[in-house]
Amino acid sequence: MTTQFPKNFWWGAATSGPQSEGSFNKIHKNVFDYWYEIEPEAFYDRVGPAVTSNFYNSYKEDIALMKDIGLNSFRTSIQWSRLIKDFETAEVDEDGAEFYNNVINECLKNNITPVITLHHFDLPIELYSKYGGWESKHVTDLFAKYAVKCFELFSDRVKYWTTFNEPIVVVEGQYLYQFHYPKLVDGRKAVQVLYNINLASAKAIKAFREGNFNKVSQIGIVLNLTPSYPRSNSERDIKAAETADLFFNRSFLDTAIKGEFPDKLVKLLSDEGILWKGSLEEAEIIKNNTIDFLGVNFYQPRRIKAKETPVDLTKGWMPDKYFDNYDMPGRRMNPYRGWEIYPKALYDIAINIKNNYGNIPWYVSENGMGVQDEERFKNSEGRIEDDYRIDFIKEHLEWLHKGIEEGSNCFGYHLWTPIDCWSWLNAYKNRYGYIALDLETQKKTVKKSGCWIKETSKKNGF
Ligand code: BGP
Repeated sequence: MTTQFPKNFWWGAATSGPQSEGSFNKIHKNVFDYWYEIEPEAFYDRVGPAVTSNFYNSYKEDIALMKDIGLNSFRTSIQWSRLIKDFETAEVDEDGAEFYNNVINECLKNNITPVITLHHFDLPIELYSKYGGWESKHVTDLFAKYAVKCFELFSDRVKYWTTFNEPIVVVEGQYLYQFHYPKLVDGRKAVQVLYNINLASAKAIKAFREGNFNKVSQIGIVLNLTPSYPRSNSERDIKAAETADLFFNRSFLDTAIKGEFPDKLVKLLSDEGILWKGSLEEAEIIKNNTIDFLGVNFYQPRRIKAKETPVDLTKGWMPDKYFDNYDMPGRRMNPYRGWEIYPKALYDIAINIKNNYGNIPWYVSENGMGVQDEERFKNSEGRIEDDYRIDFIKEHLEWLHKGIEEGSNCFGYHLWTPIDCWSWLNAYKNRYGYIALDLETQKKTVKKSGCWIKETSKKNGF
């Protein structure tokens, strides 16, 4: 035995409501349900969110499978568009409440710790059409109301909550780089949304504390941290990387943990004349309602160089004004997803949290490798031999372990995802699970990595 993890380490996996449940019995539509309706061709093979992995109907069998492969924790999200009937009053839909109750109870019955996220990109479309979604402060209040309902209904059993999953992706996808509906390019709105989501998260945390739910549970946020590595040690490259880091990491990380936006970010946006509209009272809410623990999603690093190509600013300000992405020669790629593989980044993240963020308790809430056409790796017994995934996980865990040995306060590792699930635009193109899903039959079969994690979880290491 070489690599042993701390006692009670979380060996788990993560999915989200909209990516696994299917829209069975859902009373409202979220932005992705709506987008698929109006533009199905945008989704890989035209597979939409209606069925996904059928978790709404098969949660019992699915959770049993998770148990079988040794998982002791599982993150999913509640769909606002399933649980809440009336967004203004946060009146609860009975069927929605019953479903999430069942899921939580089933986890506990199987000794799996449920970790519940309140928002995983799935804004109800009604709140977008009425109010402009996260552009609106009113929506931040509605979010807090919805959050309170979740705490009231489930906090007796849910001990770990997270407000948002990857909130910067909402900013990037909806307002800058056009990969989430409504695919706008609007820097000013992007900046306001970034602020409003920070505020929404803090308001939910405030309500959590005021309702004394913190006596029985903890609350955090899940951020996709993409360490920014400069091309070289030149001052210009380093400055460019720092600026990218301000936008894409620190704009949520600093507020979540320290309760404040980085001064440099505020100055830069003020100088550009596009700083968000906020009040002193809101600054107080953000200041006083920081997280108990952090979830870190890590897939790929960000390589940055000083600005070389002029950015198209005809549509207004874009963060890309200050840096270029750098295609580092020889970098190791996952060709299916087009993402760089750089496991050492997990160590860098661990040390950054330890040195610069008060060594707050944290866990890896997502990491994983999406691979296309995995059936070609099936052996004669029908098991997918995904040794590449095992190697990928091991390498990441080795670097994580080094960070833990050096004192970083990491308490778990969740793979994206337990069972192959649907994805934003890519639908079922890339498979990530420990467990394979046959889309035609909905049959679920443990992959070799699922057998591996079972052993690893049992031994608490490898
Ligand atoms: C993260 C999201 C997940 C998931 C994962 C894999 O950013 O939190 O929802 O989808 O990435 O990415 P993709 O599905 O785009 O390949």
